[in-house]
Amino acid sequence: MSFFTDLAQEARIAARSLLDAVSGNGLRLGVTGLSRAGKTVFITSLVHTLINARAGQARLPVFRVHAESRLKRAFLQPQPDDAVPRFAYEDHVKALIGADRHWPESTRRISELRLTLEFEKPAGWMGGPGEFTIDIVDYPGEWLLDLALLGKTYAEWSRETIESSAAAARAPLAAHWRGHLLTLDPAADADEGVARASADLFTGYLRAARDDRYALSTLPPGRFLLPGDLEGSPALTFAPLRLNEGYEIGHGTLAAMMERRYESYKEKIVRPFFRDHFARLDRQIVLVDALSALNSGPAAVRDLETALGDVLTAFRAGRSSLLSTLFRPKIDRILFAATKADHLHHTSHDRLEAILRVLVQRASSRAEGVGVDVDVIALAAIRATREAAVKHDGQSLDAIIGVPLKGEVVDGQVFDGVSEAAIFPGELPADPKLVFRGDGRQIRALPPAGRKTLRRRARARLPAYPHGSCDGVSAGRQAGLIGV
Ligand SMILES: Nc1nc2c(ncn2[C@@H]2O[C@H](COP(=O)(O)OP(=O)(O)OP(=O)(O)O)[C@@H](O)[C@H]2O)c(=O)[nH]1
Ligand SMILES: [Mg+2]
Repeated sequence: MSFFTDLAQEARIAARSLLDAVSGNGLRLGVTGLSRAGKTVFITSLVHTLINARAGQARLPVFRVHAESRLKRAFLQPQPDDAVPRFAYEDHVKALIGADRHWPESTRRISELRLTLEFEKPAGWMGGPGEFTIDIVDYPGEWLLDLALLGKTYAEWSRETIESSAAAARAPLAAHWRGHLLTLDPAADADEGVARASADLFTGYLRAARDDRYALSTLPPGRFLLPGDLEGSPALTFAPLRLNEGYEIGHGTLAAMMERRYESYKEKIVRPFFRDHFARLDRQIVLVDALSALNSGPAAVRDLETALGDVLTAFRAGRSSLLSTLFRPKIDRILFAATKADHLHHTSHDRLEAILRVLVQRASSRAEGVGVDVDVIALAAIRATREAAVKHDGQSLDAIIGVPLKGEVVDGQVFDGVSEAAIFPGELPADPKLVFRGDGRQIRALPPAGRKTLRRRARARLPAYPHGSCDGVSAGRQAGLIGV
């Protein structure tokens, strides 16, 4: 089976809840997720699936226009926004299927792409062909977390950030920056060098928290980890200071300098994003790398729950709050998707989905009154593994087989990027709430070497070569795509 076919067949997109009941001739679909969640691979796979969907081939059986043989063709068209970079679809497909097959490069900016579907309207409708456009907007989930800053003063944000950095999971990572913080006097004269040093150490802490080993979720400001063109600009050169409640910030001081930059960050970066991009989305899919968090243990899982709550807050905002004068999100449906489900045996997909459901439920009870329909699914946009039963000590175990990336080391064995390895991904707990408890052993009961291999591969640049058999690895469940 060719990789193309595989790519198409493995894209199980649970978008019935997301895309159904769309009126008009088009929609703007936002795809987001924290860094490395799988956005680029997902969008590439989705678009590839649609472009290559042909009537009569049962690739997306619940894709209504397709199942009814009404889809004539799907093709890319110039996007509507001239100032937003185009999603590099062709480059990503080339990366995934080219001779030197590798995972796409990490992306750091917003991008978009327009897909047009031509289809025959159902019998009984005012006849003739119909056309439907989907604008897919890819943007970093970190940017959503910035929304909370709009309602906070510099002093409030400083206090909260310093407080959260003292939590057990974060304190060791923040130690260097916190040590430096103790040396700073907010009333000292403004000094560019001090501001820069402080911002560097603070960014280092945020970056460490995102490291594979801890997989803690990002804290705002989101652009500190994804600065893009703004790297080094004053709007990104600030950090929290120790300011007690009621502290009066004096003119010309370090605190005044930091405060001004914090306010510029809000005005010049955060507000325009929500106004110009976020508010225009009709539907939203949030990709979540839940497996990385599960792998790291309960602290990372709780952290992910907090981040999901903050993400949900962004969707709630604007409905009733003072932010509604700034932007009013149109989004009324969000799909949360746990990605990379091919790292698990398919028998665990339902459990992964159940875990994500609990995470999202807990998060939405924090972000009270979200007012949007939320659904969850586990999916693999691309399957880089296949399943097999492997005999071990006379027992038959469910394994997944893949090609670890070149340079991966497991139990002293260095992989060459060509040889296959069988991995026992183990089982996720039947009770999803267990992931919040204990020290993570329930999850770590998975043979650690195997889990590590997969997780590392997921972070690295080269894919394991995909395999052709498609006996249900991929999404935990299959659902509809587009109800046109
Ligand atoms: N096995 C498997 N790995 C995946 C899948 N999707 C993504 N990955 C892995 O996750 C990594 C990140 O995927 P991307 O699509 O680049 O993630 P992203 O969210 O666009 O990441 P940034 O652009 O860095 O924010 C990839 O390099 C792969 O290693 C999938 O469906 N299956
Ligand atoms: Mg990307």
